[in-house]
This record gives sequence, C-alpha cells and structure tokens, in this order.
Amino acid sequence: MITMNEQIATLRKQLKSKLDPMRYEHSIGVSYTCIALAMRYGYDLGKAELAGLMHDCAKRFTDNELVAKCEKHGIALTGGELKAPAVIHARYGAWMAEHKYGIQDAEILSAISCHTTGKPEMNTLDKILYIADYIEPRRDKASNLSRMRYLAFQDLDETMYEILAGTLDYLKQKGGSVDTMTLRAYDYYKDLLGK
Ligand code: DGI
Ligand code: FE
Ligand code: FE
Repeated sequence: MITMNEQIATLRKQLKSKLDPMRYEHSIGVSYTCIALAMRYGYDLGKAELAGLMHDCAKRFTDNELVAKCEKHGIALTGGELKAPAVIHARYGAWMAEHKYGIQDAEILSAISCHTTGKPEMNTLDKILYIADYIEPRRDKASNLSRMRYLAFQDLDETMYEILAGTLDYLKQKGGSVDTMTLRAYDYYKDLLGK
C-alpha cells in the first residue's frame, strides 16, 4: 500500500516528463492552491492536491488528437464540446487520470472532468479545482484576478458565479464558441444566488 505522499511524488515525476515546463509549473500552482482552499473549506487535503496536480494531464495533445483519443476510448463528446475543442482536455484528462495514472477516486475524476466548463450542482472539490485553476499564483490573464483571489476564500458559489460570468464575457469578446455546459453552469449559479 503506497501512501498519498508517495503517490503524489511519483505522479509529479511522471507529469514533469510529459508536460511542457510552464504547464507543469501551473499544475503545481493549482495543486497548492487546491490545498489552501481545502484548508479553508474543510476538504481532504491529499485529494485536493491530487486533483490540482493532475487536472491538465491531457493538455499536451492537439484538438484533433484529443477528439481521436476520445473516439478510440468510447468517450462520447457533445456537439458543444466538438465546437469548443479547448474544453475536451478536461474530459480526456479524467479518463487518463483513471486509466493511465491509476486514480480511482470518483470525486477527483469528477473535478478533473468539469474543470474547464464547470457544471450545475458542483460538489466541493469540483468548485475548489475550478477556482484554483483560475486563481493560482502563476496566472496573470484576467483583470478581475485580485478580486477572485479574495472572494475564493469568502464564498465558493459567489466565486463560481463571477468566474463563469468573466469567462462568458471573455469568450464573447474573443468570438469563441461557448460550450453548452459553461452556459448551464452560469445559469445555475446565477439562479442559485438570486442574481
Ligand atoms: O487548461 P487551462 O489553460 O489551465 O484552463 P482551462 O482548463 O480553464 O481552459 C482554459 C480555456 O478554456 C480558456 O481559454 C477558456 C476556455 N473555455 C472555457 N469554457 C469554454 C472555453 N472555450 C470555449 N471555446 N468554450 C467554452 O465554453
Ligand atoms: Fe485545463
Ligand atoms: Fe489548468
């Protein structure tokens, strides 16, 4: 029986050999940010760290490769996903975490699977990973980052709502196709919070 610490050390080495250096740094940043949020919200630290570490394990493939791999392994993609292929690494990443890296925990696999789009009724780890991916220390894209870094430690649902709203704005400006799941997640948190 290997310990969680041993499992994490082994997976880090494997990831480091596969991901480009900045993507690996991002993964480490997300894993520690997941830990910080798990401390705040009373969630299992090891599971949070593992989800953060592995969330982008499928990021090294091109869109076409990802679509082909999903087809090969019987992972059904929605029309929305095929039109917004940037989201597919989350679905295939959950498959890889299970079948290539031996992760069996259903909550970790769920969090990896929805880390790009979010979804309605996310559980605590789903939200921790989604938010950590956005606020980790190396990220510097979004203009609302410092507010999100503050809000993340106040309220997970409010933070989900604001990040989803910002992502939809960003996709609108960029002219990117919006995956239905991103919209459903936004509508869900908007309604939940009575906005
Ligand atoms: O993998 P990361 O870069 O760390 O972050 P991520 O998994 O959140 O993926 C980021 C990209 O995904 C970002 O450019 C926004 C995009 N994204 C999120 N939801 C949607 C989306 N892209 C499209 N086209 N449609 C979406 O609904
Ligand atoms: Fe990602
Ligand atoms: Fe990421």
